Amino acid sequence: MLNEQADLLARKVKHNLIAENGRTIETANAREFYNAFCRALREEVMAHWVATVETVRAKKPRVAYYLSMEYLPGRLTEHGVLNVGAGELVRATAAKLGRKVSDLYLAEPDPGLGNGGLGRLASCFLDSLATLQFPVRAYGLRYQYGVFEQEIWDGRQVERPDVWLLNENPWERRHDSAAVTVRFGNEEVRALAFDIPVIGYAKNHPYSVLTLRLWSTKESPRNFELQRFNEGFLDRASENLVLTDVLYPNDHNEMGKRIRLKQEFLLVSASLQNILQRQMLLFGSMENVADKVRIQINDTHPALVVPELIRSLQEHGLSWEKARDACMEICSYTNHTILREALVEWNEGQMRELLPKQHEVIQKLNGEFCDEVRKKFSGDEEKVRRLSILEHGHVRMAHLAVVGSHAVNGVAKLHSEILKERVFPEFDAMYPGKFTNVTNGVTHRRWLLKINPRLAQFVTERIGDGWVTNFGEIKKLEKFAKEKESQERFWEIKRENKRRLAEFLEKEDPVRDAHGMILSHRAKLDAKVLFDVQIKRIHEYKRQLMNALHVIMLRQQKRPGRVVLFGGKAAAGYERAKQIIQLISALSKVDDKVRVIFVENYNVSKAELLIPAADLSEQISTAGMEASGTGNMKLSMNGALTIGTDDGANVEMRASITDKWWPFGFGASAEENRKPYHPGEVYQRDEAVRKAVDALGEFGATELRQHLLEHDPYRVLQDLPAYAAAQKRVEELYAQPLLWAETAIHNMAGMGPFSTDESIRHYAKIWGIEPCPIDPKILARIETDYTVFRTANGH
Ligand code: 26Q
Repeated sequence: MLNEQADLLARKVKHNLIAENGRTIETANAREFYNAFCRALREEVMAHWVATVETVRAKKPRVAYYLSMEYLPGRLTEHGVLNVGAGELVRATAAKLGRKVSDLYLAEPDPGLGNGGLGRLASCFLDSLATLQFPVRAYGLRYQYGVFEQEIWDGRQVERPDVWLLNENPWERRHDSAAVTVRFGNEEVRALAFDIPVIGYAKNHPYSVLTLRLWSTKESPRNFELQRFNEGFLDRASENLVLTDVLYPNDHNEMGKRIRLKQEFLLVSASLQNILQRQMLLFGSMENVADKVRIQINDTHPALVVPELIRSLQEHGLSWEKARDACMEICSYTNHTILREALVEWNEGQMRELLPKQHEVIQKLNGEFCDEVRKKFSGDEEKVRRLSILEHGHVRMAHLAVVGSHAVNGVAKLHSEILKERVFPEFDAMYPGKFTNVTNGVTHRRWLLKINPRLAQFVTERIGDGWVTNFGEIKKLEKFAKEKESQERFWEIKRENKRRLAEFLEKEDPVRDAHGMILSHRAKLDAKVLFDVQIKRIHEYKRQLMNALHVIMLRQQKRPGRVVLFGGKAAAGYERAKQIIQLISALSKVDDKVRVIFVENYNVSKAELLIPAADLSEQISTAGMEASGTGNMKLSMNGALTIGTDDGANVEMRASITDKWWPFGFGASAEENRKPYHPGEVYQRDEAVRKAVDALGEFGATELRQHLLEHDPYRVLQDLPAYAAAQKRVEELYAQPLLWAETAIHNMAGMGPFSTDESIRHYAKIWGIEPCPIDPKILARIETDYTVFRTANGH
């Protein structure tokens, strides 16, 4: 059976190579082989994709639309293959063709259509939505250049363009008939749809495929404005052609750039047109739109959906009141940050000029809203000013999103509390019940099953494979934590993963000179020592600097060996984050038993290598600052122990794992971090801190040192002594490997609540949608047609 299927698939690949690439399997290069193989796989997926779409079209359920400016899906092929249980088939097919499966999987570029946590969360959600068969469609932008590729030249970050679309992308399907026209004032821009299939996991039923639709202005030649060119302005002439060219590479920091505003509106307007066209096609009217449509706003980036939806509904004949009320029923908004600098505000003049009609709607909406506030708080004008969407010539996007939605959620309990009590207290009083929490998760199918096959096998051997679709079952692993055999097996697997990472770093992670020339690769790593891992965007609040200071302490105190691995990108304009990279690089040059490695160009693919190999997971943000974190979850479910503050989802992980098995918690609480703080006092008081801080100069980090002593806004010095003490406990436990393994297994067992399957069930309640599995009759009909084509084609 497998053999026959593999024969068939192999023939298809060869056919595809000849028909599309003009190549034979003997002469095809890696890229051509990958392309042909994926096209053959895609063909297999098409029937299920069409069946998913047609089932929803036939059943006409309420549908949720996920709007996000960012996605970080990771490589698609291997994950899709595993989700449909075709791993063995693909391996056998590749073998028949004389190739390795790794050649197939690793030839794929890693789409960097996001910056970090928010984009990756969106992609984890799509995996769960597809697996749970919810009627959902997702929209985003097809950036020509994703997040930059990072190189480290003599310790400094250099940004290189990410050219992921250099070659044809076999997983996207250009959909010309879905093109729409987006209007900025009088200007018109054509947006083309590119659809990417998101394949759900399935074992005992047909798998669902949901659609991620990405908009591009690139391939529409009419977007070039010849008149402007003739007037002598080439840049303005091609502005709309290049609108979707680049992802803005900064997280948590707003730049107020005109093109970014245009990007945000492009996503909103194109997606809305598509959504409302579907509504008309299916129901012939907007009467029941508030019943049939739900829209999730992923952070404030697509918040313009509020005015644009109200405006469009009016254009379709709804009254102002009906359109406004429908908008609030339809929309919900997720907040991902409480950092002030990340709460986006747009210049009102700029918005009026670019989007006059939407601005008008915002004004009217705000007028009504302010009147409501006045009524509720008996004319308290100070309150009105604080709540208003428009203030001092700015449009506050978060306020717009809150006013235009019926549900607003934070991404972890602590974060949602802080949102309610400190960021939007008066909104909460205005709209009791609107604010809720939906704790983040990760898809354990990618982040355990796929990336750590040995550990996944370890789990399945002990508790069966129910955990793959019901992650709560991971709790059953508890029983095995005490078992010596399991503890030893755990270590064999962890060692093997550490060796694999070491091998990769020795071969692939370069050390470059000041001109980017590769000088060498990493020296050998010892898989027996502790692998201490901090991987995430470089940001002051995440406190990579505290980790670096601790490395200095370890060296000064001649403590046992470990490897401290860092990975992460700094926003291009974020000078202090770049200084932190430089410091870490300087530390990595010193030959010491405490090794430091800065892994270049951290991305989803690198995460997939690093996470299974981690012993220790660094989650050390200033309490109250990290909304949730999701790397914390990935590392923990791969058997790393967390050293962490009580911040974001760490708090809930700790509660689920229990204090007994959470030995490395440390640091001030979010509450304590509101009290005044003077870094100089810690420096005076604590000798170890003083010595470490004073050594910063040796590594060229005098500016960082000065900043710490005078400001230290993220309280690095405050928490450093407690952090160092927790790290001592790490050393002690690592010296007792079996007890460490027991603890790690308990940590894995406690991760049940942190699958995105769980988060998605919660969102589905907010949206009020039900699963809509493929109708077998529809699938059968499509497969008949498909098979006819197959035979006709000689397959
Ligand atoms: C805004 C305006 C202009 C340009 C860029 C941006 C921008 C882009 C990305 C602002 C913020 C972001 C990303 C934020 C983010 O990733 N937040 C993280 O979201 C995760 C998922 O909820 C959480 O786990 C993290 O705690 C949170 O930091």
